Amino acid sequence: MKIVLATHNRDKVAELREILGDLPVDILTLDEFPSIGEIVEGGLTFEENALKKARAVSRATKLPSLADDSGLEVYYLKNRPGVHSSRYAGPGCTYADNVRKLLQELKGVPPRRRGARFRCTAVLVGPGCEETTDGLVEGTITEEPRGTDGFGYDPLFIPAGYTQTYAELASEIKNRISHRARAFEKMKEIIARHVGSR
Ligand code: ITT
Repeated sequence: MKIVLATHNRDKVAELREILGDLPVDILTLDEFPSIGEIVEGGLTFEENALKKARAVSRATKLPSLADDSGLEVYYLKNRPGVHSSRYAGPGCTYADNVRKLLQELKGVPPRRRGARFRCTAVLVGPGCEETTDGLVEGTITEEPRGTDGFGYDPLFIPAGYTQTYAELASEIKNRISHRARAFEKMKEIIARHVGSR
C-alpha cells in the first residue's frame, strides 16, 4: 500500500517519516508529484484545511493521502495564531518572523498567563474513506527562544511536565510526545486496520 503525504512542509515530512516509520506502507511525498502545486487552505478550522489538502492530493494521485494541519493556540491571545500559525507574521514570513511576532505580542505577560497548546489534526483520505484524528499538547510559551532542533514555534514551547522547549528536546522525544505524534499514533491504528482488511 502507498500513501502520499499532502504537505509541502519538509519539517513535517521529516517528523512524519519518523512517527510513521513502523507502518507497513510506502510513504510518498509531494516531491514525487511535482505537478501538484500549493493547495489553497483558507478554511476556518484545522480539520477543514487538512481535508482540503488530503482530498486534493488523493484526487490528483489516485492514491490514499495523509494530511496534517497544525498550529499553536495561545490562550492570552484568544487562541491565536491557531489556523493562521504558518503565516502569522504575514505572507512570505519565516519561522523566525513568527517567533518574533509572538514574543512581541506576549511582551510583559507573566509566566502564569503564557499558557498555550499545540494542536494537530490528521486526515486520511482514500477511495471511499475519510478519517480524522486529533492530537493536543498543553504547555507554556517562553520569554525568549531556546534550542535549535525542530521548526516553527518549537523554540518557544515548553510541553507540560517538561522544563525544556520542543527545540531543546531530542527529536526522538518530541516525536514521541508531540501533538503530531498523538494525532498520528491514532491514525496509525486506523491505517493498520485498512492495510489488514485489504
Ligand atoms: P502544509 O500546509 O504544506 O502542510 P504548513 O507549514 O503551511 O505546511 P500548516 O498550514 O498546518 O502547515 O501550518 C502549521 C504551522 O504551525 C507551521 O508552519 C508552524 O509554524 C506551526 N507548527 C505546526 N506544528 C509545529 C511543530 O511541531 N512545531 C513548531 N511549529 C509548528
